[in-house]
Amino acid sequence: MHIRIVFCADTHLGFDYPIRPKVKRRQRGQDFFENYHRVLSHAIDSQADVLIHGGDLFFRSRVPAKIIDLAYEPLMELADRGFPVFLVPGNHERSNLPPSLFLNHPNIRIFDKPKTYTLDLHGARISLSGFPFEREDIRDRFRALLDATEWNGNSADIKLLCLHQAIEGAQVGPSNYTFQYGKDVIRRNDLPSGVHAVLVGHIHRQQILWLNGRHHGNKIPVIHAGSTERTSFAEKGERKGFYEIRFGTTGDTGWCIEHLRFIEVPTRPMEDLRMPSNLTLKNMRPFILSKIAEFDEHSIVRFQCDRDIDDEVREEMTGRFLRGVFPETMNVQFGSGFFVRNRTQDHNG
Ligand SMILES: [Mn+2]
Repeated sequence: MHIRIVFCADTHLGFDYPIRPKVKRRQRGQDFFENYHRVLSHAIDSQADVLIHGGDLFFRSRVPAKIIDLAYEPLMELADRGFPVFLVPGNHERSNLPPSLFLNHPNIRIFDKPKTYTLDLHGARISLSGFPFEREDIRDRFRALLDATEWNGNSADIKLLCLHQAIEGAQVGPSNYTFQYGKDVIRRNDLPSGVHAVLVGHIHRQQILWLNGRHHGNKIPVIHAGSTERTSFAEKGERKGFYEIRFGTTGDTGWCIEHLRFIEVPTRPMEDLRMPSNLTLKNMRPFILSKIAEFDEHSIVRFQCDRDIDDEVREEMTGRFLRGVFPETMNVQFGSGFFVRNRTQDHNG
């Protein structure tokens, strides 16, 4: 017997998805929805047993009704097929998912407060415990919140803990920033050793940390699904996707994880385009065109510049100029500090 769980997080739906766009340009919003659908399709096509979303379903707390419907409708479809769906409200939802009739479906369960759900599947009882993203001092409050879920109050064959928080040891960003001592970080030693896995959203880089389990030699994965699309250049070069976790009873120790795999989804390349300080108004256009020719046609390009870049060059960098130079298939944005003198709007909005 097997039980397969599909675990994703940080889909950030609604990112760059203007309902009434002012300027015609490629938006990244569709990319985010496509990868979201890829996760859900995989769950259906592979006949997984459970879908868990680790939080930040949406990119922010106030979302247009259209985005809410686009996000919830496919979840409803899954639920209608009999799929158990679990959601952890994340920080971008301000720990509260936007209300919708869709969410009344009996197969959609939300960790709207510390709680434990149980499911009976293929002769096994699974318990899923969790609570919504906790902003205030999770470091000191974690043990109390964990106790409030009553995760240990049952005799389930498989126990899972679902969180949307930073865990000590998790790494992010181009310089591998490591979460350690902050008030917003859960101590590794505070995680329970009596669960089979900890499933974590919030950290956008996919990674697995390992805990020592209750039994000698037994390791517990702390699985970070990561985001399903790159939300910023800090995620440049990161692989994006979701995890599939298969439990089985092949050993003599009851149910355990038999297989754990990261399934990658496509993402668009991110490229930095640095404007040198000796660039003149006359040669900037050919310079940019030569750079563009080196990039994949679906790139997301970020302009960087030297501090002492020519003011004429800086002022020429308007949205209009860029739309005339870049192919429509690319997205363009500016690195912080690009417009020190004239504070033009970010082209990527
Ligand atoms: Mn997030």
